[in-house]
Parts: sequence; structure tokens; C-alpha cells
Amino acid sequence: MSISKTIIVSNRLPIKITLNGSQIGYQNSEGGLATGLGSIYREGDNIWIGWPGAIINDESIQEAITEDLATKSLSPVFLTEEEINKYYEGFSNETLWPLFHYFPSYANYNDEQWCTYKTVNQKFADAVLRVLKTDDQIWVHDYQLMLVPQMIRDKAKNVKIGFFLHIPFPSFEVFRLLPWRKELLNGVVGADLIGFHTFDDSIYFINSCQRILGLPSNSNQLFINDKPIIVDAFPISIDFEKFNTLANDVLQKPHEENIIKRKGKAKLMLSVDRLDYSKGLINRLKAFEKLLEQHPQYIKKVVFVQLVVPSRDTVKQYSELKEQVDKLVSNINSKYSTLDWVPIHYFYRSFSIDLLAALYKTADIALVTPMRDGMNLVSKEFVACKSDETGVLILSEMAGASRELNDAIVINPNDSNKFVKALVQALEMPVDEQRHRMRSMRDIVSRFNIHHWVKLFMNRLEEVKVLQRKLSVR
Ligand code: ADQ
Repeated sequence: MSISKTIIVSNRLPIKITLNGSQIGYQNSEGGLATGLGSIYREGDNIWIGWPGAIINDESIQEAITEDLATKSLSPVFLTEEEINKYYEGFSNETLWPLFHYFPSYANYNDEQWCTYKTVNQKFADAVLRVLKTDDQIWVHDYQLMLVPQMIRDKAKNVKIGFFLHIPFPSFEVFRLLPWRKELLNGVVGADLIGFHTFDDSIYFINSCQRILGLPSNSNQLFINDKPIIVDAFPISIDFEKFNTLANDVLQKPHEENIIKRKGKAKLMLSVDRLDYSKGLINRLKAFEKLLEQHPQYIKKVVFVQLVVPSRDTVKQYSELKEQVDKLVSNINSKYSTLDWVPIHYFYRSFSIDLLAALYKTADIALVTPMRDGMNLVSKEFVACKSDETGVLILSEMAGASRELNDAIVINPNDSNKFVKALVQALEMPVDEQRHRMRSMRDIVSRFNIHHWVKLFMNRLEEVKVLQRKLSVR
């Protein structure tokens, strides 16, 4: 009798590989997805397939890595430098990413990159097919692998396939700009269950499938030759307990004391982002400058800590953004700093999760104001760390998280006047009101945590198969 297994497929494996000559080092990823899926892929024969994050051409090293990773239920797909350039940095990050985040003028349409995207998606699908058995279920993740569901379906008609998109799905008018729109949609609808962060994203996807592929639909069902597939919202979350515990940990105390000493009597505003034009760094810095300009009473009364994790800085738009941020921060600081106060503390590097938790805990206000974001986990991490229930979250309505965290001060990041008003409202918010809002947001994040998200998606995948079987016997 065959025992069924779950196969997770994502661009990156939840591991970092370092190579020092022939010495191979492994470091587990602490990311939310790795934590959530950890409860699945480490069980029984389950497996996680993905790129190990380093370009390794030497076959004997590849074999050694494959063997080592097998003991951790991970299976690597090795990619060449050219594949990474064209499939990942090219088509995924220079075409799909800007288009799906409503930056169509940044999107680059390149046939060669598209061809490599197809080749690499086939590599991932082949890696799945090599280990696949009839009763297995497969969960494919994100925009880098949108063709994989159908590539698997072509060879395995009845297997259970789920697909989840971690970034927004754009409205039809934006999606239709893509020359390969039909092929991409056909790739995704190979899945039985297709998940997005928000209800709106799922509606946009159904709408594109109707208009581009001519697929019939009924509510959240699409029909592929009479077979129903389900499209739905599954808002991702974080490991609430991990952040809540970290923030309460006594080991955090020295960090906290340090931060509290540095900020003195000023209020601490915090932002944490990857370097990306979708994260709204420029609008946010301009709003902060406007606050100091229009409300000089806050000079020396507020400190803004902006953490930026380096990301994709070989891509032109990203290196230009970095220059713009550097310049803006320097202009604001040179204009407003005094001998004993600097308005913006700007860091361009990754921080340890301990320091991050201490910052979340001590911040009075978190500014999470992307121009567009699938979900945005920083908003939820901040809430999870506020165990004393104080603190204010200012959240962009363009982040998926705004659908759940509606006790935040929700703003449109393009509306600079309302942005400044929100900053003042947050700086002046009475503690009772902070507690009331924070309590309800903590309740949501603690209940709908990452473990809940994984369970919900997997249960739903099971249900779709039952539905399909029922309809086929009728
Ligand atoms: P990202 O675009 O990477 O994820 P986000 O959800 O905010 O965006 O996650 C970023 C992560 O990086 C957070 O866990 C945060 O703590 C960490 N981080 C940020 N700055 C850091 C720093 N300086 N040091 C250390 N860590 C830092 C994509 C989508 C999102 C979606 C997630 C999950 O773009 O919309 O929420 O996937 O689906």
C-alpha cells in the first residue's frame, strides 16, 4: 500500500548554503513560511523542493548537497547563473513583480527571459514528477512558479495540486499588458485550489480567467472542462507565539534598555522593509519631512528608525531607489538635526530577529505604508510584539493586511495630507484608545496565525478533491 505524502514547491528552499572551498555550510531560514510549513515538510515522507540559494556547478558538490539535504526532507533544484539571471532576476523580478505591484512602467518584456522562465518551471515540475505518487498532494508557491501546476497536471491527471500567490494579483487591465498572459493563467489553472491573500486578488484572477481564457465560473469556482477548481482568499500570517515570546524574553532587556535610553523622551516611529519600490519608502520619508515642517512642535519629540534590508540591488530600479532614499534621509537629517538629536536613524542591512523584536516592542508607532503589498508581515510582527497592548499601527490600505487589521490607522500612502494627519493622530493617541485598538489586532493575529493558515489551505485542498469526485459521479 502506498502512503501519500505532501510535496511543497517554492523558488527557494528554507535554507542558506555557504561554500568555503569544498566545505559546505547550512543555515536554516527563520522566515514565517519555513516555520509554518515546518510542521508539514519534516513529517513522514513529505518533502520540500526548491533552489538552495547558491549557484553550484560542480556535480560532486551538488551530489553532496543533495545527500545532506535529504536528511532534512529538502530536495534541491540546481540552477545555472544564466537561469538565475533570466528566470529569477529577469522574468520573475523585472516583469511579474512590477506588473503585479501596479508598476507597469517598470516591467520589462523579454522573450529570452520568458523562455528561460518556462525551462526553469519545467525543471521544478520534473523534480516533482520524479518523486510523485498518485495519492500525493502538491503545494506550489508564488509568482516564480506559475507554470508548474499545469506542467504537473499534464503528466498526473488526478493528483491534488494547490497553488498560492504571495504577491497581489492585479486587475484585468494591468494583467492583460503581459504578452504571455494566456500561458501564465493556463499554468496556474492546472491547480485544484488557487489561493491569494485577499478576496479582491481572487476576484481579479477569476475575472482574468473569464476574459482571457474564456473559462466559465460560478462564485469562487472556475470550470476546466466541467471540472471545478476553487479560487479563494487565505490571508497569510506569522508565528504569533514566537514573536510574543521573543518580545517578553528577559534576554531582550539589554536591547530594549539601550533603545529606550537612546530615544530619551522622544516617541519612536519604526519602519522595517526590504529595499523595494512597492514598499513606499519615498512617500513615507516625504510625509515625515512634512510633519517636521508643518508641526515643528515635534522636533526633538520624535525619532524615526527606518530599517531597510538590502534586496535585488543589482537591478537598476532598486539601485536608483537606494540612491533616492540615501539622499532624502541625508537632506532631512542635515536640515533638522540638532547637536543632541537626529530625526532619522537609517540602517541599510539585515537585523537579527532578537533586535527586530526589541525594536517592535519599544516602538510607539509602526509605519507600514507600502504602495502595494500582497500581505505585509511586518505589520503583524509589530502587533505580536506589543504584549503590553500599547502602540499604534499606521497601515496602508494597499497592503493585504489592511483587510484584517482594521483597528490600525489606515491610510492611502499617496495622500500626503492625510498621511501627516495620521502621524499626528498616532503621536497624540490616548493610551486607552491604543489599548483598545491593539487588543483587537492582537486577537486577530494570534488566532489567525501561520499554523492556522497552513491547516486551512491543506484542509481546503482535500475538500476540493471531494467536490470534484462528487460532481464526476453525478
Ligand atoms: P516580502 O515582500 O518580503 O514578502 P513582508 O511580508 O513584509 O514582505 O516580509 C518581510 C520579512 O522580512 C518580515 O518577516 C521582516 O521581519 C523581515 N525583515 C524586513 N526588514 C528586515 C531587517 N532589516 N532585518 C531583518 N529582517 C527584516 C512577500 C510579499 C508580502 C507577503 C509575504 C508572505 O511581498 O506581501 O506578506 O511574501 O506571503
